[in-house]
Amino acid sequence: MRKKVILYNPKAVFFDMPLALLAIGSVLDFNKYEVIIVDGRLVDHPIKEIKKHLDQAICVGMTVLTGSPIKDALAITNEIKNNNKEIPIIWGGWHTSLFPKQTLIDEPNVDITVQGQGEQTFKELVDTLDKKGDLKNIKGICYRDTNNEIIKNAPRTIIAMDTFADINYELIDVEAYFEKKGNRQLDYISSTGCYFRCSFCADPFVYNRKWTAISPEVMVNKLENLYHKYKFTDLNLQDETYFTYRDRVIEIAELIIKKKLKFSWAATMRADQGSRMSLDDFKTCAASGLRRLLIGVESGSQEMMDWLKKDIKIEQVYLCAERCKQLGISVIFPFIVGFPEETAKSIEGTVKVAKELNSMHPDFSTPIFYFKPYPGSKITEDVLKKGYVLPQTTQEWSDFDYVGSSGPWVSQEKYAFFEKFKFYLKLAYTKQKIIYKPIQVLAQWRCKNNMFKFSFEKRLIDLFLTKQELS
Ligand code: B12
Ligand code: SF4
Repeated sequence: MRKKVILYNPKAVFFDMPLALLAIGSVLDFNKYEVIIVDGRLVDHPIKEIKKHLDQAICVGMTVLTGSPIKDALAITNEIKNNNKEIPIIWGGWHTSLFPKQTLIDEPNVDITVQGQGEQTFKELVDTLDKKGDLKNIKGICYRDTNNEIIKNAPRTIIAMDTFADINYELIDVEAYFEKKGNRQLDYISSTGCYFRCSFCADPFVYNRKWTAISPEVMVNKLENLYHKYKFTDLNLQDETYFTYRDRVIEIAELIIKKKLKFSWAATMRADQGSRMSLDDFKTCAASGLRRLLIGVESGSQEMMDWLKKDIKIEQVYLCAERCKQLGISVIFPFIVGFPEETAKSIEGTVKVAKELNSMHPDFSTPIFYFKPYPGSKITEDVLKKGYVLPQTTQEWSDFDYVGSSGPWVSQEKYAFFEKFKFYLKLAYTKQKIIYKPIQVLAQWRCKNNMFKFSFEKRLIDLFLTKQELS
């Protein structure tokens, strides 16, 4: 009988497929191990599911993002240990990449943390735990040794994705995710890491500005099999920067067209990458099904963009926007306000650019987030040096992201302004039902004139509509 490896995805909003668990579960030897994925978002009592398999399990692995997922991961970890003290519990993902030791210091029931890319590390870990071997030679982990001392092993450098086994979607109930999403949308990851250095992002810290990707032919062959097997109609590429190499993206698009795979797809693009692509390149992507891009703008002020080390020019954002407008590709342009010491001029720039982009096309949107000093970024390091205090324990980190918060550097007045601005922008420029047309005209007038006082329409709509959003 095969031994079991249990993997847990903590509760979260939205129903993206648990790609991290699929990635680490797919590389294990299936003749030796049976992988059980339990997703806290899909089952009412995940601990009951986990307990069914605990007796035959070698270990339990969990993927942990900073913020509320820690709470659920902790609750499940503690319940497992109450049931079975001996079973090793491994936490991996972004939070433990940033806090390898602190997680173990604070949480005695977590035995091992994993840093960075997890496939090879997890494979070695499971084999070693199975043989009750020594963990000292496994790169990219932190653990407690027999003397209860916390040891951090050497880091693991990023490994080429082409060397990993195919992602085995049979480990999850794909139809259940389609149903929850209300769409036959397959989540997929085709690259890991990022070459860039944005000072608000943790990627440069976790992946050391390295990047690896599945090569075009291999990727499209895999997609072809998945397409026929799951009949998905939309592909959600979760890569940090899918458009890193123009030639790779175009080859993939051409292969999708050649193989007549009829699905739409969405991905993240940097504006500098998009501006280096020709209009024909955009057309090829659109012909292969590109329906939506996410292009991070962050700020409407070039000065602020430079301070953020985005390495992008605002004109590049407009160039991409023009091309997408021409080809009917929808775009999400996220902005962030409330950086430490952000000037009024920078905020004015953001308001202006967000309005302009939004008014270009009904399928363009400009969500505005409030900056929070997520760990692992250059800005966070800098504010810490100036005396800013971050959560000190794993428990405190679990309270870090709460919906509706304005972050530490946005005054109540600015917060109130942006909440109204965001509301009216959306109402003014996105497609609206006919009954909303009169208030849409009013919203356009408000946006044009920056007049957000006496917002009776907002109060009315807020009263009747609830929304689910991330912080
Ligand atoms: C999908 C996604 C989500 C989903 C999560 C779905 C889920 N499964 O629960 C949703 C929409 C809920 C989400 C929310 C948020 N997200 Co998010 N999200 C992503 C995204 C785009 C893809 C994640 C993914 O599937 N990657 C693919 C897998 C294969 O990669 P991976 O997760 O890194 O896993 C690898 C390793 O980390 C490791 N590993 C991971 N888990 C484990 C577990 C074990 C046991 C082992 C051994 C190894 C291991 O091995 C894997 C394979 O190499 C990433 C960006 C990215 N490309 O990773 C951001 C990202 C993870 N999100 C991020 C952020 C900031 C957020 C939000 C705060 C956004 C917001 N503005 O509110 C919220 C926070 C929500 C919360 N705290 O509840 C940050 C991470 C911050 C952090 N410190 O945790 C990222 C990295 C984006 C970024 N560059 O800033 N997100
Ligand atoms: S924000 Fe995007 S482009 Fe910038 S470092 Fe992070 S992942 Fe890379």
